[in-house]
Amino acid sequence: MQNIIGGTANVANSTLFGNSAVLEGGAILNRLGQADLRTSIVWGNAPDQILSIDGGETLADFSNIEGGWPGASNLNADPLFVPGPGGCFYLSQSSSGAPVDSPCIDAGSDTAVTAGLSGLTTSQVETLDTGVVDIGFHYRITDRPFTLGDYDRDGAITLADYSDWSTCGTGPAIAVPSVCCRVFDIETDDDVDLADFARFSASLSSGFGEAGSSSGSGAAGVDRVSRAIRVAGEK
Ligand SMILES: [Ca+2]
Ligand SMILES: [Ca+2]
Ligand SMILES: [Ca+2]
Ligand SMILES: [Ca+2]
Repeated sequence: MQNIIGGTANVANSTLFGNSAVLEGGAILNRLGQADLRTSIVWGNAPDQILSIDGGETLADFSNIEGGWPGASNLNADPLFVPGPGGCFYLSQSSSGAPVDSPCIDAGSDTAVTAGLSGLTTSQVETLDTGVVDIGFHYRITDRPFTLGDYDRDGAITLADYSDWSTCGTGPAIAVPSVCCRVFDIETDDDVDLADFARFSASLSSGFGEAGSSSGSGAAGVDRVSRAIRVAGEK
């Protein structure tokens, strides 16, 4: 995002991840312009996150910015993205069956209702955002099933998902090469290795996650994800 020669960009409840610039200002470049960030995530951009030059300025509050940024209630903590039915940038939530909560949960500046986001979700099992609004992008409810290992999110673990192992399966104790590859970290230990593959292939051969199966949200969704982990681990 470039704000040059005046003007102000207002950014709220957005996630700016994985962008790049040739020199500086990987996510945001302000040159004689201004960006106002609120309840947003700026993470994983290269070679840096934000550059303000020639009188440009970035104001931020209630946001999670890699490397930190001045402003009220800003965070500098791994957002702990997890994949879900609509994309790769849901937030880890213990209420969804994940081991830990993202620091972005309930860290915004307002309630979810006031922010107009109470009908959307940051949860991989599509629980609606309640209480204080979560920081970052909110997904629409898809009511589609999601399971670990289902890279293409068609509701089934098939050979089509297997074809993506070549880019995601980098081995033990090596960081997951992309946020989307976390869908293959079936052991949820921050790598994609043969242990994950064993569980993936067991799900593949057992036919778990049949396309077109019924789906839901809330508690049923929690069951779906925990069942995915359990079934994958049974063999
Ligand atoms: Ca919330
Ligand atoms: Ca699939
Ligand atoms: Ca491992
Ligand atoms: Ca793993």
